[in-house]
Amino acid sequence: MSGGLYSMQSKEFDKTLDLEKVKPYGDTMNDGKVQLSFTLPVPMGDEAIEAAKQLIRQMGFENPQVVYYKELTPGFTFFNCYGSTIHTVNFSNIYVPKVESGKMDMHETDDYIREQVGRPLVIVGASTGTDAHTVGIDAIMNMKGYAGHYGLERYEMIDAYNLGSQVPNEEFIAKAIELGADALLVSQTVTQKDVHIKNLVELVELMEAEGLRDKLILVCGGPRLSHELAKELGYDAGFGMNSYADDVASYISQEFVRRLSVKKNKI
Ligand code: B12
Repeated sequence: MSGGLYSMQSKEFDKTLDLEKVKPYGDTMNDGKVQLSFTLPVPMGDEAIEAAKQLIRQMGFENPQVVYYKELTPGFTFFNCYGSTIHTVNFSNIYVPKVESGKMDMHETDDYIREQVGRPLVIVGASTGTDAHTVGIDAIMNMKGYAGHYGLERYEMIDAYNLGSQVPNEEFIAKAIELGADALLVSQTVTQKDVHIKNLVELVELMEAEGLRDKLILVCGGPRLSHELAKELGYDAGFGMNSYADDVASYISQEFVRRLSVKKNKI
């Protein structure tokens, strides 16, 4: 039967998509539903639940609901909650700075380097500072690659050196000089207390002190990094979640060739 209760009800739901006033989509357009999780440093109980709801209202959510809670340890309660945000965002106005380079696959990048540079590019990468996470830099560099994208070690025209994790910035720079690096890749995963910012900035400062900063292409990456943040910190480019070896290889090869042509034009 067409036109039953379901279709009568569904006609009442808002279906309007206004890109100047975008709200989260939960069950229906513009319902504003958001899931939040957080911990309050208070004992589990009715007062804790009420405190969580009041906090959610103050954050700009209507109809706060605590759907799960658990004592983590005495005096600390973890919550999963829902709420409907009263806020909207103008999507049509948004501008996000991005790495500006055409994307090439591994073979295209190899051909490009062969034709435009005539020798392999030396790329040295590491997870630096105290950061012990290796999976991100391995995804970019390891021969077998990640998610169907071959890593830099597989490229014929890239000499890739993966130094692993917890590499101090001084050691990273010393190795870059020893290997004659054209580009450096820094991976940062831990962002607690902004440890990544301090570490990334320290590397730039050390490179400047050594007179190396302008001689190398400096790239950072990690799940909570963006191109915009990377530029702010003094890097040439930054790559975040869902970036792969082909993204960074395309960028480095094109940037290298661009710099070569600037040098040639100066002569
Ligand atoms: C595996 C893991 C570990 C393993 C790491 C093993 C290893 N050999 O790497 C171990 C158990 C050692 C570990 C330890 C810790 N971990 Co841990 N870990 C994870 C976990 C579960 C997965 C990370 C991962 O491998 N992702 C897969 C890779 C492929 O993704 P990716 O790193 O984002 O990389 C991609 C992009 O970001 C990008 N990319 C990354 N790097 C680079 C670099 C360049 C140049 C480019 C171009 C691109 C690029 O390309 C990749 C492919 O797309 C995450 C949680 C999660 N689910 O993400 C927590 C997580 C990262 N860990 C976390 C924490 C807190 C820790 C510890 C501090 C815990 C502790 N208190 O001891 C320690 C770290 C100690 C230290 N000194 O660093 C937090 C970080 C929170 C934060 N924002 O700071 C997370 C998010 C867990 C959490 N929710 O709390 N961890």
